[in-house]
Amino acid sequence: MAYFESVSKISYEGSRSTNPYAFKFYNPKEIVAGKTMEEHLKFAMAYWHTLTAGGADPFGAETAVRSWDKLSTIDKAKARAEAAFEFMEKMDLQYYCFHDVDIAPEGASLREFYSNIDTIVDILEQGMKSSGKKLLWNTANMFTNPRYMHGAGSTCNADVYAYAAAQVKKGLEVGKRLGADNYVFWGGREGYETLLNTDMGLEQDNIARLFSMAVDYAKEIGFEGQFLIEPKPKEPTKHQYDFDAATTIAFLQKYNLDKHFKLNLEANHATLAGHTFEHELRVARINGMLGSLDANQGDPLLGWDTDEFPASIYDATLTLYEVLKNDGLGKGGINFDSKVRRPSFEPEDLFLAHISGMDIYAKGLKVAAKLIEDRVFDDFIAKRYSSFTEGVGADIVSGKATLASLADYALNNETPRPNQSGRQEMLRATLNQYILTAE
Ligand code: XLS
Ligand code: NI
Ligand code: NI
Repeated sequence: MAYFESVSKISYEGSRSTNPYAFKFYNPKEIVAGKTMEEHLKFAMAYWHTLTAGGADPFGAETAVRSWDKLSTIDKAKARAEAAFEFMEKMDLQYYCFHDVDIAPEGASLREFYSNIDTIVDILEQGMKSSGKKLLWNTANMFTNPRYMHGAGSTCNADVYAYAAAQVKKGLEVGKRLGADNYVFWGGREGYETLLNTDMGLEQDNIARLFSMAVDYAKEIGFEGQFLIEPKPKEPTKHQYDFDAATTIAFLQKYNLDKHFKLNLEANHATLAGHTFEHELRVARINGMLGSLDANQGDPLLGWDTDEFPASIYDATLTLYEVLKNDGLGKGGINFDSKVRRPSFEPEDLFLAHISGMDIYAKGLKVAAKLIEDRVFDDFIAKRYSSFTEGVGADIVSGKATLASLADYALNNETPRPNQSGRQEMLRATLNQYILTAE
């Protein structure tokens, strides 16, 4: 059965195409920096935004019109699972991601939830076998159900903690069965509202315990996916523990978990934290922790996770710049954790939105590759720090220098004066030039 009858397979037509249902820049087999675009850009569909969510917001009901609307509970879940493959096929997406509750209804008990998950995973497994589509990652939703109002790993209630553990255990089994490349932990409600009722030390220790249990269980069952943590500074709680990349890396190091995890970084979470996305990617990259991306963008005028499809060529360029400099994302990929706006309620909008996101990342990839090939920033930066390649600078870098040796040097040296411009304006103009002219 066709769930998206009005749309046929999207293909590349080039930058002059006026067909809205065509890629203008994403040309999967085109070679960029030695690899095909498709290899660079492991795009994934977010099951929750694309298939499960209906556009409800705090002020209004769902608006989305979908072909499975008339079905209920498990039948609706089955229809969505089938629709997933039609969507990915038509959209030329090779990967997808989901939370447990996106794919299957929770039912009345944990046992029932497990069995609903199994029913849907049968369909997903079958669909993956016949289509070749892959699971980039799955995760457990431990934030929507009211039982998680105080958190999951950070809850004050041990029974709730155990329930969360049961969801993670099942998630890893599902990940193994479907051959997931990664397993994600996004903090959900792991954070707090007020210190007046919070034992922060215990909460963080318990979160780390849950992560360690997951690492152990993955080993036990032979799950080979990469573990990822997705930082976010706020929303739903006021203070999310995994605030940003730097905070999350420090957390993982404290609990000796850094060898087992990398980061899944989301653009909108970066800006909520007061960072650019490229800042977060750079922090992860220089620490060897860059794992995967949640591609989206926030609205500069709104202070929450609006999860819009990425549409900025600047952001896309600087994002792909970090990805290329990282030599790719390994097991990770680029998940469109993005949703259409509430008034974009027609199924066609899902396609148009993904086309725009995939195209901007494809173009960003090409610009970034050219910037790297021409060593535009590399040469400037190398020159800017060149004083560390010889003399006293080389002694500092090699660890030979001491406070005494440097003081001695400074005493006998002329007082240093600023003698180099940072040339930011020029560099931005060059970036513009590359964006505007890259073929
Ligand atoms: C919410 C997060 C969430 C994670 C997966 O803000 O982005 O969607 O990606 O749990
Ligand atoms: Ni996300
Ligand atoms: Ni988010």
